[in-house]
Amino acid sequence: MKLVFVMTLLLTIFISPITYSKTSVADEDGYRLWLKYDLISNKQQRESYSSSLANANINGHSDTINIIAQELEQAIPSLLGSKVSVTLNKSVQSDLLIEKTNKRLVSQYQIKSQIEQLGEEGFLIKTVKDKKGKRTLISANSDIGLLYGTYRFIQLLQTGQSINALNIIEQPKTQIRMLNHWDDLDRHTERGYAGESIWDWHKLPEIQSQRYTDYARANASIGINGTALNNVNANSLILTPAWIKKVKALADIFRPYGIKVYLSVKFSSPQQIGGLNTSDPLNNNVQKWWQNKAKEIYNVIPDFGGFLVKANSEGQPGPGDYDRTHAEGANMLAKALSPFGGNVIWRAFVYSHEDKTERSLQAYKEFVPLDGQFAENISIQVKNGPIDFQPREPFSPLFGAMPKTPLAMEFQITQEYLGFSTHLAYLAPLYEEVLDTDTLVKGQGSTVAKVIDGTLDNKALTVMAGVANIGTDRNWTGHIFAQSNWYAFGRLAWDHQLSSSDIANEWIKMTLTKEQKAVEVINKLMMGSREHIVNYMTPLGLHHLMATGHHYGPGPWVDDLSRADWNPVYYHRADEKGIGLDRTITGENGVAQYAKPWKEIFSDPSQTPENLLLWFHHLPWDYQMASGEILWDELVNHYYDGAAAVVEMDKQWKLLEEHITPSQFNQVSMALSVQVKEAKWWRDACVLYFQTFAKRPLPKGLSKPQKTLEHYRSLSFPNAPGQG
Ligand code: BDP
Repeated sequence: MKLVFVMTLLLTIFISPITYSKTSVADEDGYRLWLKYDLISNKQQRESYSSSLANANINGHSDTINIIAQELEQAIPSLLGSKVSVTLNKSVQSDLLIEKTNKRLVSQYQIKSQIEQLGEEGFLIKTVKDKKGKRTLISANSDIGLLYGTYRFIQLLQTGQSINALNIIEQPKTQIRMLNHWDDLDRHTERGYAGESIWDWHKLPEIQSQRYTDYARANASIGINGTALNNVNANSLILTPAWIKKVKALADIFRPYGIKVYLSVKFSSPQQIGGLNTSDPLNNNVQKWWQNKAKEIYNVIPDFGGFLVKANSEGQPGPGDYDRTHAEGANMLAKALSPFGGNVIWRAFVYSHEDKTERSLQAYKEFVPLDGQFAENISIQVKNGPIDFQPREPFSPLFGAMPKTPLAMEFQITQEYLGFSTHLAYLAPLYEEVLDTDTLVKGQGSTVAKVIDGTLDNKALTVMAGVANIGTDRNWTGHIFAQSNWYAFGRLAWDHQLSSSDIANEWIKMTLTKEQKAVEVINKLMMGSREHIVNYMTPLGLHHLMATGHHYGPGPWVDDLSRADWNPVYYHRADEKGIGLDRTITGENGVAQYAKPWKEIFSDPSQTPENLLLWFHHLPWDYQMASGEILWDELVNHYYDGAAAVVEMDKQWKLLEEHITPSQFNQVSMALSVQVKEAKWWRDACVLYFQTFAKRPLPKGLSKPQKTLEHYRSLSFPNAPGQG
């Protein structure tokens, strides 16, 4: 109470105007992400905003309300360079009114129909008029909705949009929009390329870094409302009392920002930390153990989100160890969480070492027969493609194949297979490509997005998860542009209908520059970047050519791993006749897992989209491509085009220097020079290697690789970051 009082007092004091001598801004190391509130350089625009933002009043009493006040107090004077009075619970006639929906607002501003569309987290931003004039109203059914509306309103200012006649109604399309951190308890981050884990577990709960609050704020600003704190390859210690206290400390920080915490749990925890001699989900004591554990957690974290589970996959324990199904395992946990409103997010990324079935086929084989057997508070989290976060994969055949079960989307934000944090890869086009794909299971319009948002099969529990790329690096994500992937993930989880290009523009304007020409150039760089990586790493549907373990750099020659389908040679199948993996009926028959007409399309090389050709087909080196080239030439051209495009990106970036703050500019420039080198490395290593089978010259006009294949094969990187 005391704190609220002091805050109220502080906020009612007029904030003194900040004067700026020039419009250029101080250097920016990337810490502020897209929440930079630097002075808008266009004076006219500033004045126009200022004239309608001299005072703001927020009605309500909660930590979230206080955060809204703080955010406005910080944003408006900094962006506009003008005075603003931010008050709490004053009956003043304010330019900006932020208030939860109520009868008075509804009748005064006639917003009944709008309010009905908001749901629990949505918001309305509306220009309203009354006797005393015009003002902006932000309203919602919850304080969190008000916070989201406030961030959206500030975003309008940051991106230079008119606020004169607003009527924005938004409601998130996915219910749970969460990050999955693959962070270990010793701060190592599996597939993390931005320093250590941001959770300083050793010092928690007492020492609470400012970063935790800044993290929550950044997430809330893009609508992320959940975070699974620890690695899916989980350590059972996370469920011990000492660790639950640490988790509680984070949950308390995140709560006013609308973020719930989730934990990845190890299925064998009852044995590892509970003193039981089994973790069989049908065993009474095991069930009780989980029920008590849930009670213990909810006692201290009443809004705990639930469990994320990787079971019977890559050596992790699971119900299969007791001949129980994934449904039996998941249902046991669901029952423990359900009295408290918690959910189980059970991953479909399963493949067992023992099962001889090709890895990409196992998830479908395991899960589709279980459709309808999962409890209501379970969502099955499916990676976007059937293998593993490759630069390009077809959509997972699970989407659309389990109509009775809520399916969650799992995207990877961290760039395990797309150049770590030194390659510029804007991933929203990848996310968009998957979400917009039409599974055709119920005729046209049965997009993956509709499976995820629950509208295809009328599902209430909906989830989109992104494997986080956040670490202790000052700029959070290692690469300035990798911030855009965190941002874009949040925006698409909120609304999958946004376009990746529009999201890029928002992010550029808020993070890098508002100068229109520069925005256009950067937008182009971003929008092309993922395809360039596909080209110089895995064109035409090739996949999993990365080196072993760390996945850093090319390793198409690797053939000595214990399981056949861990080896790149398994996936490209290059031989003297041709290249590609036959996944049709004459080969692994992955096509059989797709609904018609995809099954037919993917079975026929002439119908298969060329960018997935070698995913589904083994084709001769002289196969005729649509371009008129033979397959070998086309493949090599893709490799060369990809590497050349990065040289061009580097050139384009260098021309932008005057528009970007020095630190951001230099960080990106340094990374681009690494990327230029590594793209050529990928190109040359792969082309030389495939040439040993194709036995054909490079297409005319292309320069020969400067080093030998032996050289590339001899490279090793024992200390590459993020290893599993
Ligand atoms: C693979 C990663 C591995 C993860 C696994 C997973 O290489 O580190 O544990 O995915 O998603 O891509 O469980």
